[in-house]
Amino acid sequence: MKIEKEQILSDNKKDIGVHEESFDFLANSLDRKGVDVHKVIKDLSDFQVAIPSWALGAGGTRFGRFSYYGEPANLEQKINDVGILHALTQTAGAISLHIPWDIPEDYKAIKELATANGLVFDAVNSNTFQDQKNAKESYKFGSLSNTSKAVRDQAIAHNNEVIKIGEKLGSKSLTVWLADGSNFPGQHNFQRALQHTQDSLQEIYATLPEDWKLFIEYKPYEPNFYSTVIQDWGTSFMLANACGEKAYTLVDLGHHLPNTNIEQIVSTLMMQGKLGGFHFNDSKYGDDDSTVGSVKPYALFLIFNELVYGMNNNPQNPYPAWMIDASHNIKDPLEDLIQSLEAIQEAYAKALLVDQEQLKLAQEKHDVVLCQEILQQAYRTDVRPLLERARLNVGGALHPIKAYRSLGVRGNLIQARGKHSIATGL
Ligand code: LRH
Ligand code: MN
Repeated sequence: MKIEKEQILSDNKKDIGVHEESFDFLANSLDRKGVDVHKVIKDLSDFQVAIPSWALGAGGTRFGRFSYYGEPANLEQKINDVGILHALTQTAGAISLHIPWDIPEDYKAIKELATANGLVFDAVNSNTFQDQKNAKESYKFGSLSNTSKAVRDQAIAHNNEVIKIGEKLGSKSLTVWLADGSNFPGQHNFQRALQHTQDSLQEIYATLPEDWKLFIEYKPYEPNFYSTVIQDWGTSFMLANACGEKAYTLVDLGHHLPNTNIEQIVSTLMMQGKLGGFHFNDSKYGDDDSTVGSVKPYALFLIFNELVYGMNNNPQNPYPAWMIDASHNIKDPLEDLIQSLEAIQEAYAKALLVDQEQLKLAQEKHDVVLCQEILQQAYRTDVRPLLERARLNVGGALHPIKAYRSLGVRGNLIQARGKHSIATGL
């Protein structure tokens, strides 16, 4: 199913009037505050988030999986589904593949299909947390950190294979997340496990194409529940430095122990020029991979406030990679991803409204109350008319979820694919 611009245009008609009223009201009040509204809208339109190829079907937990029917059964259908998200939101202009869940058969056809849907290929993800059929070595006791050189070599070879696949697709980065760790005290020698991991990552880094980046993703626990080799930002940062200037830390919002100050981690990594990118999601307890902004929207705003400051003050840090990493247990995966895209745009727009000059003055005067007032003034602003205008300007839907439903997308997908197609991934 492909959504044509005309379908969106006619679907927008009934809401244009209300949009223009709320937009004009907001734009005038922001203008009076000296905000460059057109720059904010341009920044929003330019902000493209990569959709994970592994999150287009119904996710699940060990306790059960409830399909949503009409799931994409192959990479072509996954690219079409991301194309639908991009047509409606105009902010989902990239797809991030996970190998071997999504190995293309016909690279030329896949690239043409992506281009036809307005998509590029973002980071490719390796997978050394599952054993592949007929694999010679097992990752049961780890991959890049394994005590067995044969296992480490197999994992290194897999990452090199993933880079080759990414090169054929035009991707420019590799994300490495390791499940490696231990479930019981005494099971691991922490230092040897970390040294093996560093040596292995350096071997992978040595084969990284000149214009590529290596993203090292950290996580405190799961699937190992006593220790994880790359457990926190500090370990990832250390490994990125040990690899070289093309290696960076990737921040998955769900990979932090409760109440961790993630915005401070983001500011430190940007100051060090080592923030590679994000896996956006939300969580109440663990790595819940819930809809972005559905549990802690203010925390997301505070992270974007540090990002906006960093993007204006840290030329040493490259433009970060924006990706979603979520899993959908009870929602329509595409509606869930649309809500996540909206929440990311909303947090970014609110952060762009923070009066950084006034905040700096208040901070220097230790006017703590005014500091909070300046931040919350921006956070309390209903920025949705700006998001709507940013989409409208480039042919997107004013209200993507409403359009998704009024265009009967899920019904069409079920008709085309039936009730039993299962998407690879989480
Ligand atoms: C690990 C993770 C990682 C992916 C996987 C699908 O929890 O966040 O980014 O490889 O999810
Ligand atoms: Mn992740």
